Amino acid sequence: MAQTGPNSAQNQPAPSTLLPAVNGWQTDFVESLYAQYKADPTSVTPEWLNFFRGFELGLALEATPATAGATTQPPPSPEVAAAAATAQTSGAAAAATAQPRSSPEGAPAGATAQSSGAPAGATAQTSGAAAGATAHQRRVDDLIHRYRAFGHLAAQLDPLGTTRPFPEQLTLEAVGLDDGALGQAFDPGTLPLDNPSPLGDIIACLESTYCGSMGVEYAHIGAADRRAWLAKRLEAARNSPRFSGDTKRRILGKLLEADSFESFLANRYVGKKRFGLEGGESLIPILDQILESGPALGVQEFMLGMAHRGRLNVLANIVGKNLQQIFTEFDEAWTEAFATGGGDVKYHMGYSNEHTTSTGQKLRVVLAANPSHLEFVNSVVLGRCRGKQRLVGDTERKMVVPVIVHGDSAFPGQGIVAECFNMMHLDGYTVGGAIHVVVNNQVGFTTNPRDTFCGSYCTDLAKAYDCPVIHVNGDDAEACAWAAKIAIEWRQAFGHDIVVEMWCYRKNGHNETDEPMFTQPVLYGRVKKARPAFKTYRAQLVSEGVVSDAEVDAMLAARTAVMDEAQSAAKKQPIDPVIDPFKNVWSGLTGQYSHEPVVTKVPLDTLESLARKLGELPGHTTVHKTIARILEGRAGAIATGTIDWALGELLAYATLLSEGHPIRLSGQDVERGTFSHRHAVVNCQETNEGYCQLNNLGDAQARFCVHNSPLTESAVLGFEYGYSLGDPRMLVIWEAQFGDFANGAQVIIDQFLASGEAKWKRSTGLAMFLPHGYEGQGPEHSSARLERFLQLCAHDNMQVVYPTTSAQMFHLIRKQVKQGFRKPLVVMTPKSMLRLPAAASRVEGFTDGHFRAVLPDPAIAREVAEGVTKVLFCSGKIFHELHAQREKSGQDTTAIVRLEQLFPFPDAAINKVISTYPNAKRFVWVQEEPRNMGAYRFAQAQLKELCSIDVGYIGRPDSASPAVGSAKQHAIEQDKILTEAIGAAKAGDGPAGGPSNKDGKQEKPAHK
Ligand SMILES: Cc1ncc(C[n+]2csc(CCOP(=O)(O)OP(=O)(O)O)c2C)c(N)n1
Ligand SMILES: [Mg+2]
Repeated sequence: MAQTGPNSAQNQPAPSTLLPAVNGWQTDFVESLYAQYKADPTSVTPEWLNFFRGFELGLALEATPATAGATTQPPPSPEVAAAAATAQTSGAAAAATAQPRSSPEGAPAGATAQSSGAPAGATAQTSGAAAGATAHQRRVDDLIHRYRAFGHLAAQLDPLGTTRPFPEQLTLEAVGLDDGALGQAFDPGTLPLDNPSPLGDIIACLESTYCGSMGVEYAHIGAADRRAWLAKRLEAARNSPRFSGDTKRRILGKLLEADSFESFLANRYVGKKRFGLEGGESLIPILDQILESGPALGVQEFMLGMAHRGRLNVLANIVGKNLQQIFTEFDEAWTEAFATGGGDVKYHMGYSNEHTTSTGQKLRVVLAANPSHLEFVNSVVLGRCRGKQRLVGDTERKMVVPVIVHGDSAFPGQGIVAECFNMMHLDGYTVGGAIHVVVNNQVGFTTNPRDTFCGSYCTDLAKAYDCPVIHVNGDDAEACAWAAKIAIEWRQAFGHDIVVEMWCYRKNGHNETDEPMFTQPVLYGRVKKARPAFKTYRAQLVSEGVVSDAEVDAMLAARTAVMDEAQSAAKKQPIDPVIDPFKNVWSGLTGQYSHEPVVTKVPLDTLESLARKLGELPGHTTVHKTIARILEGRAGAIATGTIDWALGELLAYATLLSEGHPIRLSGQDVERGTFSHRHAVVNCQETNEGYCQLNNLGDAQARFCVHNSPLTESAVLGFEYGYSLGDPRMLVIWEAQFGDFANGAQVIIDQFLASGEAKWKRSTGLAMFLPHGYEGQGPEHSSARLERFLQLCAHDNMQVVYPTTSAQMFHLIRKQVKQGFRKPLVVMTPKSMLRLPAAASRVEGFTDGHFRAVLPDPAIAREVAEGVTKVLFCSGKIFHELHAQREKSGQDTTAIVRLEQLFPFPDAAINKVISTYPNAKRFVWVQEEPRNMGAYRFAQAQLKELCSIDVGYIGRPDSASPAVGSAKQHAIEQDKILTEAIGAAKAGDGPAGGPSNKDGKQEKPAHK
């Protein structure tokens, strides 16, 4: 072992379990490929062939015998080969790996030789001594590169003092050097040292940069300029920036606030859950330094998302939530929302405030409300950011910046973290990068890290997305502050995510009433002895003469007095802990639902001109012949007097846009539409260029933002929910591919959409379009689980609808923006009904009328209504089938009443319709879903409770699965329902079991 310096192996305690090396898999891969190449050079791809040839050329040069002191050259270390290969495999990175020595990147010797392309003959001409010096220099270059790539493995990250074995990659032996070289002078490349400098100084510089309280992973990043940026940023200051006295006092002040806040709560609210930050207090200076750096880098607003741990501390000391409000919550002295089953625990609440930096600059800081469900808020924060960015015209995405705080267990465990990383640079979802701070307190509830993630670090996932990862020791407050500064600078420079992982510990149990000694006795033995970061930093600054003990005591006393006063004030005068959400962009809107009709009709000439525009294409576009027909149909539709579903939907958008309401439609394949009905974007058959008629309606129109989404339900729905919070005047719609897939986003539905308003007073007008309907497509393509949404309904929290005509859909979409309140809108949307003539509406339905929650039977004229003895209630597509069956059966004593809206339950409208059938004796709910699904149970209870109507049931029997797999069996079941509800069709009337078109043929959803 020939390494000196603070991290040398001699100084290490007995090694603990060796963690798998970073990039271990790549090493194996490269090694196996190298073996393959040795056995048969033609068996690897030309790129790899060149790479290994170059590598061997480099090795041959290294092995020049004139090298004084060199014994045998060690074989290429797998890590070096892997690091070089990683860069080699991405085009831009290949060049980066093969940097010349003067590059801040350094480069493995082999790769350098390869890149120089120097012919062997040229080398042979150099003198033996020069070749020896060159070879030595290459080894030093290699060592510099290794520190940049693997130095983090030797960093001192754990405040509890756990050390990791000194990485073999950083020993002198590994690069073919020994102690004899330490005194020799070498070119240090771009390191901030004299040229030449003794190797000992070069190593000391590298160790202080890469192996101190901060370890940085960035060798995996593909882009050379980004790696160079980081190398420069880290090395110029040796990763130990000289903070001014003011900054040091600021950092200390923030630590003091963090520390004293938890102590105050611990003393005044003994045993109350607060998920304290003790052990991780440096989170506060980290966030504060991000805020401090923001204005100079163009930031106007930070959007924060975080879970339970330290949240109250962040609310108090970063977001600036009024302490009186926080203590009111601790005293549970404000109960307004509890009466309606609302409110949330204090460590889930959001807040927003104006923040003033130490230099007097103003920023907006928002902390999103958060359910207990870890990490789901991330997508919400991103969407909200995007909404805000659009509102403030932040086209470069530098003014509104997301900061997301994670736990060490949740980050690698919850899949939505990866889903959000994946959206980083997607056109419809990018926010220009997020800053992630992982509070690694080395435990998750009672679970140890080894049971939580399987890589080297809990943050390994981020490397797959080319993010730098800064690991920092939470006990070194200045290193934490430095990490924060680098993070915000990186984000503003590259618009790319970055992760700061702060190693710390959790002073108490998972919460204040938990006993950690049950499960982590050894760890907690060490935790008990740990000295708080505040005390450590205080001592440091006192010894540096930056502050005196007396000054710190005075700061502490002043802070305690502030908290004391706030607590007394809260006891005397509790204040509403939640700020009024209907301010700023939300002003003028409410959260109060109303059944009042909303004016959504549109004049005929407007419809005509917009329909024409929807049929237009620029002259140079070569259009597919089917699309050409569709466009023709759009242009001439109004003249036919009928508007089908697709055009009804497009006209709803077009009218809103031309009235100045922006719209965002996102979901899988929404541009074309899963069922090929929408064609909101038409692609040129030659260039593939897309044309969106909805964005070419006229100069004054608002924008139609339509985005085919990545294949996730959770992150995208969360994103759209967040977007709807950020911009309540934009109509935001998420469409599921099939409604069946929406339950992939169940957490977002349950925790945010359905209950967010009750818990956090946050309204949303997000619309969800969920294709639903029984059409013989099997159990996974039939049901949007209507019953689930209905089960979530209470206190007018959302609108659940199942419209049956194009005019109803038109009014519904327009109403969602035009109405003065914001409530989620859950729509069961059609598949076969898209093309069903009976679902198309007359033009008058658009130029007149409004959305109607209940539709009376259109076939029962007023004068025969008295003859009705049986009323069928239903919702959605089955209406058209029942109606067709009745036509075929020829009977007229049964009325079919449609509940187009299921919630808020339209009891008054139902009573009104029913009063027109005075002789009705039998009431039946008819549905195509199984009895334990669909709207039956909900509707039955509501009809009984609110309308005093007892309904019978006709539909599929209880079932564990939503639908059968066989289309034939489906048709038999469907026919049975119709026969039972209406009576048998007269002979020769064709098949039942699905809506029929004009020719009596059964409609098929055009799902491609
Ligand atoms: C989705 C989800 N599953 C389970 C839980 C229960 N839970 C709450 S905190 C926690 C541990 C979190 O550990 P970590 O991410 O390390 O954060 P820490 O509490 O240590 O700060 C668990 C499992 C939860 N809140 N959310
Ligand atoms: Mg943890």
